[in-house]
Amino acid sequence: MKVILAIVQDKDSQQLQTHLIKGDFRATRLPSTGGFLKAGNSTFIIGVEDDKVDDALEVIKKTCHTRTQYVTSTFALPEAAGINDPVEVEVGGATCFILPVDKFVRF
Ligand code: 2BA
Repeated sequence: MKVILAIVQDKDSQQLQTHLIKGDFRATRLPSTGGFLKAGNSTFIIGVEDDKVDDALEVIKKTCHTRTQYVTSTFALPEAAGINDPVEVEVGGATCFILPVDKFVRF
């Protein structure tokens, strides 16, 4: 068994939750905050059997989109103070970590 930690944009999280349920995947959705943009995102904890990992990743890939955001250059690079040009940052679709599970129990 594996656990997938998937960090996705808030805009995609409702749809991802729906698609995971439709695909018969069990998941927990946690509110989270990106360290760089300091904006809200969602982290999904998805426990899956080894042979279903690729299917779950496919659902995530299809549902979560890449978006461009603009932040002030000072925000991205403090040393750029005084320069007000916005900096383009591409966010998502999803950042996924796939971890082995030693043991899984439900009581
Ligand atoms: P944030 O940390 O808010 O990052 C949002 C986007 O800003 C990132 O998109 C990336 O394009 C950019 N970015 C992040 N750190 C940067 C830096 N030091 N310099 C320049 N640009 C930077 P994504 O890579 O798609 O990441 C989306 C969210 O996924 C992140 O939000 C964070 O919450 C999470 N994440 C990404 N990589 C991670 C990692 N290695 N460990 C833990 N969480 C991660």
